[in-house]
This record gives sequence, structure tokens and C-alpha cells, in this order.
Amino acid sequence: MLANVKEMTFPQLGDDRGKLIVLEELAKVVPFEIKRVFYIFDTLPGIVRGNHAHYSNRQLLVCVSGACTVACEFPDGRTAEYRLDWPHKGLLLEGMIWHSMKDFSQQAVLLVLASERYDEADYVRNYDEFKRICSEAK
Ligand code: T46
Repeated sequence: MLANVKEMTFPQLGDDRGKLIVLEELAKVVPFEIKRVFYIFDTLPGIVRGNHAHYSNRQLLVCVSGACTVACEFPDGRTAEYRLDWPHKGLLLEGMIWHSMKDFSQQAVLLVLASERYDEADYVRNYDEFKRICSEAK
């Protein structure tokens, strides 16, 4: 069962006027065709978002302002947390990974590039269902 997380550091362009980062699809930085872009902002203190996995959708997460933590659980039960706190850091999530986003700072804007259009049927939102899918795939 595909489940891959990759921490990425994007090349920074720019000059003495300021910085610029380019997220281009396929061979350049983003390893999939980008079908959808959304961003999460105005998240209140203490709120945890996400709490789901995807069947097919691949996503690249970038906190373009502020910071947040992405907590992941993999099909084999391993867990890991990633702090996204710079616009040049990204987290690639591919495959069946239970993930949640938490500890949003004030002014945090989490940008998400997605490989698929929105489809609620691609979500596993029930944790027991996630564990069942993972154990059946063993
Ligand atoms: C993910 C994390 C990182 C849409 O109608 N279209 C969309 O493209 C999206 C992303 C959401 N929605 C609707 C579905 C819900 O009624 O917007 C509402 C909030 O979505 P959700 O509760 O899934 O939001 P998060 O912040 O928990 O999760 C989102 C993404 O849904 C998800 O793919 O991995 O960000």
C-alpha cells in the first residue's frame, strides 16, 4: 500500500528586493499534475483539522505564512510529526496516511496543492475504517 511522506526544501529565488519560490508541476518540484489548489487560514487556537486519509489524492502542503504541525500515522502504525514553519519547506503526502494539522500559529496560511479534484469519496474520515483498510492490505 502506497504511503509516502517527503519533507521538501524548495529552491529560493529572489534578490535584494525579496524572495520568491516557484512550485511547478511534474519534473519541477511538484511530482504530480496539479488539479486543485486550496488554502487553510483563520484557524482558531487549539483547533485540529484534517483527521482523515485519502485513497488516491496526493498533496503537497506548504505553510506560506506562519506555522503549523502535520501529524501523520502510516499504515504500519508508525507515527511522525512535521513542523511547517517556513515558506520554503513543504511536505508531500502520498497514499494512505492518516493526517491532521494542529498547533496553527496566528496568521498561518497552509497552502495545499492536490493531484485530484475534490471528491468526498476519496476521503477516509473514520479512524476505525482507516485501521481496517490498513490491516486488510497487510
Ligand atoms: C487535507 C487537508 C490538508 C470542498 O468542498 N472542496 C475542497 O477542495 C476541499 C479541500 C474541501 N471542501 C469542503 C469539504 C468540507 O465540507 O470544505 C469543507 C472543509 O473541508 P475539510 O473538513 O476536509 O478540511 P480540512 O482542513 O480538515 O482538510 C483539508 C482537505 O480537505 C484535505 O484534503 O488533506 O486539508
